[in-house]
Amino acid sequence: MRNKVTTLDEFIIQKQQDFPFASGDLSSLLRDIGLAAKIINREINKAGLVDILGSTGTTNVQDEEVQKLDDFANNQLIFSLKAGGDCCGIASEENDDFVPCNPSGKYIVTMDPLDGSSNIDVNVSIGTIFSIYRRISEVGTGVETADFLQKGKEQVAAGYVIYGSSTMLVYSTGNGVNGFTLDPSIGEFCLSHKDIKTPENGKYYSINQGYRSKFSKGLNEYLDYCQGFSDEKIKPLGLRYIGSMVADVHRNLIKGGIFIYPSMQGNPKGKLRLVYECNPLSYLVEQAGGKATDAKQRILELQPTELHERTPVYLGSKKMVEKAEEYINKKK
Ligand code: AHM
Ligand code: MG
Repeated sequence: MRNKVTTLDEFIIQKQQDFPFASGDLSSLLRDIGLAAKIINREINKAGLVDILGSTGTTNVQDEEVQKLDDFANNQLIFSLKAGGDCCGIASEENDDFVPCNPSGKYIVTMDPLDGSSNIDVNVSIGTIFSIYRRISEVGTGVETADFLQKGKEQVAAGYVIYGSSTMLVYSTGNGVNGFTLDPSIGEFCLSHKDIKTPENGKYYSINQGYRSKFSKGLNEYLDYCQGFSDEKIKPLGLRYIGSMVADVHRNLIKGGIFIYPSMQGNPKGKLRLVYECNPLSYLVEQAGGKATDAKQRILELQPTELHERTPVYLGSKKMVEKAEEYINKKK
């Protein structure tokens, strides 16, 4: 017999009951994102068939225009959030500027609709990342850039969907982190990882070591430490780098580890976006008991000055992030 499962929608409703005076808008926003994720997942599963069914700009067997998957994911999320009516604006990594929605919505959403999209063609995990903030501008008026440039610590919810060997949605509303696995037989996300806590220490590090010649001396010394070459002898750590931030961070969240995308020669702010990628994942990692910094200060304390700005990021198991900071900030 099947065990009683808790679906994402049931879970969101249960949590909503803890706040009897809340309007339920946040809950319905999360459900809108869950719905869009299921539709994106369905399309991703067909990705390998693209050469058979047709590619971007062509039509598929139903005579519908086939979109690139990152455009599809972006459009789907915007459609679902607009239709729900609970958010007043969306900023997406895929759009130059924010998209205004319902002026009477209380929340704004920022998102990377399909992160790691270079991995789509090769059947490797990719993800959707999102953050939700309360708007600062007055409800009923048009949304403003300042609504999207809030510090990460102001997030009221954040999460990601990983499209991997199974599809999972992991989110937090500031009271721990829970993970839901999509059961394709019933088309529902079911609670599978309750109250995720990340280990304080881990055995894995994730960084693109191919760029080592462009890294700082301190970071290179830290990498020597990870590999057991430094004076401070440790059993070498395992290196895992998928090249999809969601997949790398998800792996480390569950198993314990550190993910790094550092500042480097030519790219002093690294590659990853503060608003769309680093803030939501830092919020989740902190909620799970981990740590996230730019090697100097907490990511969630950084003041964004533009929508698409980048930041170096070190996040994961607390003790590992602290050790990395120690090497990077070592006085010469
Ligand atoms: P994208 O938003 O264009 O997909 O790029 C972000 C991705 C991250 O998922 C990943 O951590 C990183 O780029 C990998 O970059 P690199 O190939 O430089 O290591
Ligand atoms: Mg991205």
